[in-house]
Amino acid sequence: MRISFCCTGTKPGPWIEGLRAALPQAQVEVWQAGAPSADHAVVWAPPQQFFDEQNQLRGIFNIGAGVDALLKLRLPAQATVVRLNDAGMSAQMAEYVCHAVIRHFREFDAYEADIRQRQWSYRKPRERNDFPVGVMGLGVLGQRVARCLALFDFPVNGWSRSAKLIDGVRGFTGAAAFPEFLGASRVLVNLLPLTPQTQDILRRETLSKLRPGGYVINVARGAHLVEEDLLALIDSGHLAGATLDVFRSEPLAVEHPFWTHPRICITPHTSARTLRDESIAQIAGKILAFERGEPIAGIVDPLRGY
Ligand code: NDP
Ligand code: OXD
Repeated sequence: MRISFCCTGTKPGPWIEGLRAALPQAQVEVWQAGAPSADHAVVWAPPQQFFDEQNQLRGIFNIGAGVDALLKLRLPAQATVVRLNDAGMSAQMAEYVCHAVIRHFREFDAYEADIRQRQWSYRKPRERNDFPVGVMGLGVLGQRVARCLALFDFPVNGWSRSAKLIDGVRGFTGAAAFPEFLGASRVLVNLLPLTPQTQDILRRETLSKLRPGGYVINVARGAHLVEEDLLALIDSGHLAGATLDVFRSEPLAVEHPFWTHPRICITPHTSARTLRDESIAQIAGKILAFERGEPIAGIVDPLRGY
């Protein structure tokens, strides 16, 4: 079995070593133009040339959860596309989102500003029930995030395409329930995949439906958010602020207003990183199961877009 590795922006050495150790029966190589056809590919942001040449692939294993960029390429029609599911990302995402929600709810920004002024001042405790959190997307990451938020006793709403029953989470299903979900939420967490249906979903019309003093946490993809609309709603006072990990254009341009906006907290697309060892173990396990004809988790439906 031949496996071709083509991951832009990733140091290949440790991946190749890890994949060879996990799959000693396989020939694992870093892709080079003109290389012989492989059976499986391990990819992140590969060039179109990779798939034009590697057109006999049976499996394409993405070393991330999101496949929006991959699905924009012309892929070999017979290949099964498989994404990472969890592989250590859900715990990181839950940490990141709970931190952002609690930081906002407990007014840590304001306390930090006071401390810098050597001011010992208390703020009135806020009522948790006034901060219902809405989680958009109840997949691998969204479910973990929603459950963790519920452990802190926040009222939690969840929105997904198909109905979900999650302890401590009020479920909203499908496009028809979206306005009601927004109206019931004050803090909004986006964990949707980027698809034609979800692009620009965080825009004036939808964000205006959040309860007054709304707060936006976008950890999915930059193209979900219409940035000018967010800025306008924060500046008008309808939204209290945002924590953003992903942007329409990455890295964020040096002149972008998000860098210095006092109510926007940004991080450089780091909320849930691909962990190499966990990912290698998951991909190797899936390749073996796939070869045995067994079902595997994380198969992407190209028509659905995730
Ligand atoms: P999943 O595919 O497991 O979950 C996606 C969820 O979104 C599902 O609940 C799905 O509904 C729901 N959904 C999809 N389309 C719609 C729609 N049109 N309306 C309502 N709900 C919809 O993905 P993951 O949880 O693994 O990952 C989510 C996204 O997080 C990734 O696609 C990626 O973009 C982003 N991500 C960001 C990272 C970062 O570092 N910032 C790291 C990792 C991922 P249903 O359950 O009914 O199918
Ligand atoms: C992913 C990401 O999709 O890191 O895994 O954004």
